[in-house]
Amino acid sequence: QNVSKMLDFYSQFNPSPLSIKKFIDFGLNASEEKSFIFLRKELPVRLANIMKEIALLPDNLLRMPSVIAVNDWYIRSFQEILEFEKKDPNPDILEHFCSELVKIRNRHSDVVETMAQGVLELKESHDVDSHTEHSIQYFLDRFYMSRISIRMLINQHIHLFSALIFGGLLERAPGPNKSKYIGCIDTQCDIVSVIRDAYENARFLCDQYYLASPELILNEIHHNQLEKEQFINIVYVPSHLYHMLFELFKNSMRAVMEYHNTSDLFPPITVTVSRGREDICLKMSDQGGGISRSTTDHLFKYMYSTAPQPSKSDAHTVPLAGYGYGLPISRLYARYFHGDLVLLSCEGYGTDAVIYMKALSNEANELLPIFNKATSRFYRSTLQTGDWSNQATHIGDRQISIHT
Ligand code: W6P
Repeated sequence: QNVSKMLDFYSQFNPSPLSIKKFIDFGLNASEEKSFIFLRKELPVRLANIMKEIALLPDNLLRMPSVIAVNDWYIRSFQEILEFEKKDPNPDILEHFCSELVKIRNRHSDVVETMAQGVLELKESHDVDSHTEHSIQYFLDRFYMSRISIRMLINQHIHLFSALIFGGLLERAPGPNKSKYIGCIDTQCDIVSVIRDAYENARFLCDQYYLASPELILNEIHHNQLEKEQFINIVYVPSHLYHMLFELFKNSMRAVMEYHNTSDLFPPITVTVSRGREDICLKMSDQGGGISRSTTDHLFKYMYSTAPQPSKSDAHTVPLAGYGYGLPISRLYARYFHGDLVLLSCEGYGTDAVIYMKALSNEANELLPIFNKATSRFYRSTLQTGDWSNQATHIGDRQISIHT
């Protein structure tokens, strides 16, 4: 069909990363027409780049029903946006564009779970070798990052220009608390209140399941007197920050509650917030007994998290449920604007998780996967031959194979 021709065409272009600052400038100045013109090219480019990569997945994964379903959603959405390729941006078209974006966003709302299901289907029907596992890890990081970025673009357009969407109405509502939002970006995101919010919601789940929960201690580091009275603000997407913090709190709480299960005193979770010239750092420290280094390495692996599927029917495991895809996805949210999320654990004591965010909105650029020759080479290559001793002790982690 001619979809594949259009895919070839649009995948030749690299996605154009925007910084948070550009998103803001765009939100303040750009007209709906300008946004429309940008998106009708940029969305197909981003979609085509990742769709080309889906096509490179191992055949047996591509044959899984869930993966086929996801791929079909992408094809449909790609075609729907191409409908606007040659249309004049008159008010009717602009409105139709908005409603198509809403439709597309809804269609893709379960992509993460569906892809995870596809990986499960593969594991249940095939032996997955370590090369396949490595490819899947590489792919899912890029695929989910691409999805985060596409949803960001769609959300910004909808929030800014769709009068139909409740967000659009809410944010234009008059009132004393004039919105400091531009789309889903908060220009004065109060980090401390996001931390408290995520803590309270995780604590609610924790209390439900364990009938108790660790306290929160919050430290804000201020380097000079002037700053002292104000909380640390940042220009950021609060929903992304909330997502990461909620995930980390759940993990820390579970660790603390399980580790101290014989006592009724639970050491608090400490969160420290600091602002440097380059980064804003958020460190969450628990005394939940920590995890081994070999486990730490695994916590960001999709295949590992999918592994010991806590029996889905077992309601017992739901409340602070295991390491689903929560950590790898949270790290993608951090990396999306060139931040990071790292874990550092002392086995036998506790774990620190650090979220880094760029302090300057013009440095907070989107980090986007691009499809090119190097990408296809990656999927074809085998793993490097080991050149350190003792790799055999890491079997299942790394595999020694002859590079071809
Ligand atoms: C743990 C394991 C973990 C993962 C992520 C965040 C915090 C923690 N604490 O023991």
